[in-house]
Amino acid sequence: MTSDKKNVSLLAGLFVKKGLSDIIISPGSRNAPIVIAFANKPEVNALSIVDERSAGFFALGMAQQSGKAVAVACTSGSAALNYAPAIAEAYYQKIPLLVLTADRPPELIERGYGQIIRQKEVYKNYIKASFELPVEIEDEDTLKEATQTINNAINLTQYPEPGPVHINIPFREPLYGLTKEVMQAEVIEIEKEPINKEQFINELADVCWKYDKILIFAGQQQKDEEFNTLLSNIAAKNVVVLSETTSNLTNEKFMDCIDNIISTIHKDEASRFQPELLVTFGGQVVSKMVKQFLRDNPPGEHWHISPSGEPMDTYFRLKRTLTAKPNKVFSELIKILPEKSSVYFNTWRQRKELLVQRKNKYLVTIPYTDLQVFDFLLKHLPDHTNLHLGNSTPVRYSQLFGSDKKFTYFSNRGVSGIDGQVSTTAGNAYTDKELHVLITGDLGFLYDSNALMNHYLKPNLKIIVINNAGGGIFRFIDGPEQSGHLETFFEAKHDWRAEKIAEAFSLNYYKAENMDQLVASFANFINDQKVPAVLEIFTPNKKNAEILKAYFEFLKV
Ligand SMILES: Cc1ncc(C[n+]2csc(CCOP(=O)(O)OP(=O)(O)O)c2C)c(N)n1
Repeated sequence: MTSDKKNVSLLAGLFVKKGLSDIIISPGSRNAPIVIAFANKPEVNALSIVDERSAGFFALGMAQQSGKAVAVACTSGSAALNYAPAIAEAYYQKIPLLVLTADRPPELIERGYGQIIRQKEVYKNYIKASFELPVEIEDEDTLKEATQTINNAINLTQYPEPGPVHINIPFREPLYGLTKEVMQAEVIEIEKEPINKEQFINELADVCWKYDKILIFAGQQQKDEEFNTLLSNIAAKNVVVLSETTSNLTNEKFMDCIDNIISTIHKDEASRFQPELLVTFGGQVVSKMVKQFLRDNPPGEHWHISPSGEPMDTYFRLKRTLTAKPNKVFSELIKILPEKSSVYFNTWRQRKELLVQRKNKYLVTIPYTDLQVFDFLLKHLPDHTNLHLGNSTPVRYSQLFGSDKKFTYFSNRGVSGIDGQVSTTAGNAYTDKELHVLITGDLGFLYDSNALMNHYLKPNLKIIVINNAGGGIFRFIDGPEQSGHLETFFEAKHDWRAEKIAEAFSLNYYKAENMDQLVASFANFINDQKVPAVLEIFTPNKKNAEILKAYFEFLKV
């Protein structure tokens, strides 16, 4: 049996035919036809998560693992608005989501009926596309139109780059009707436009011949071993490759601890590091320092590679955007790229090597603080850990240690919210068998503690809360302290603890208040195979900032 609403029955049929299977439904009555149409299908894996904000991020995490669009479905009204943070993150991080919102029929909108907001195009500023299905499908034309709409919507979740797509679905009452009649619909694939590879490669090859100081800068992207090898071969030709942990690239030739390097480049020597040609690709960049450096010392030319052709003029020097996949561009380029003079490459490499030594020297001198805790955690987390990094200091601390191939790095850096990293990690862990460890600040954990309010948390989910009694980032950046409002309005200082939250949702709980306790608790926490677990590490907020500031001073050459 399925819903007697033809619009949703058609949608559920095409969803399966197009190879999708996962949907997270949040409870409500207006979306009853969605529940019936999807949950009755044996091919569909339907989950129930009450909090739509958390459901959106959980779905995002599932899609990160599977690469396939995950659907979320909710009732009408403010429920739909609670998807907004996850949709924005998915949009900027390029993760495929299919957002289904149930609605009242058009004749009842703005007439005083309950649980209504204007839902058509409600996410329009941060979604790839928005559609609405017809309320009734009574003739061939409407069927054709709805079939096309659904096909377009699902295709757009993947093409030309992945991202979120919205379908608003109006329903007339009664909502719970059933039928045996299954809607049959045609699958329409997207027509991909051919890309003239030869032409763009030749153009980029020309500029690569012209310049010696070439800097390739990778933004956030998922791990891809083949691509890693390709870029390693490019770096072997004395091209400087800058990467962050969230770029998921590892090779000793990559400059993978950008902030360490950039923080030590003195004005007088900046031109030695300044590129003639900058080539970028991937998503967001974490380092503020490098953005400032490249604006102060801009490249002669900046080329950006993007499968959708979206320009990203971060450094106000963008000359060309290549509409292509980065692996296509670099696999052609490697064939014709000449080896570059080693002077520029060695300038970067020598600085990196020096700073790695200085970092290690500093780390052995410091007391128990966030920096020491990160050093310990990154050393002791096991091989093949999927490491999820919260905003804001966890993802920033990780950059100081460079990229380790034992990790696959994740972070909600699309829009850098603190509102969904726990749910995102839980969604990843649900979809995967490997270990998923989140390192989050206390505010990020408390904000998204509804992530624990579902039945899909698996023992491979481990959450490390660095509890420094508030937003530690605000003690480090310039401004909050001088404002006179640091504790109340920036740090949001508190003495809340994660213990009872873990207990409320039946997670095992471990804690540490100093290094000895951390060593003991960490072993128990990471080896706990029975249920998901939380390790709360208490650190001293003032000292944390002092030690990190002193770190950058110590690095200075
Ligand atoms: C939804 C949202 N609200 C506010 C912010 C601004 N913000 C960035 S970091 C931060 C503090 C986070 O504190 P915590 O999770 O304890 O991490 P820490 O700063 O200590 O690393 C805040 C409020 C944000 N990024 N996202």
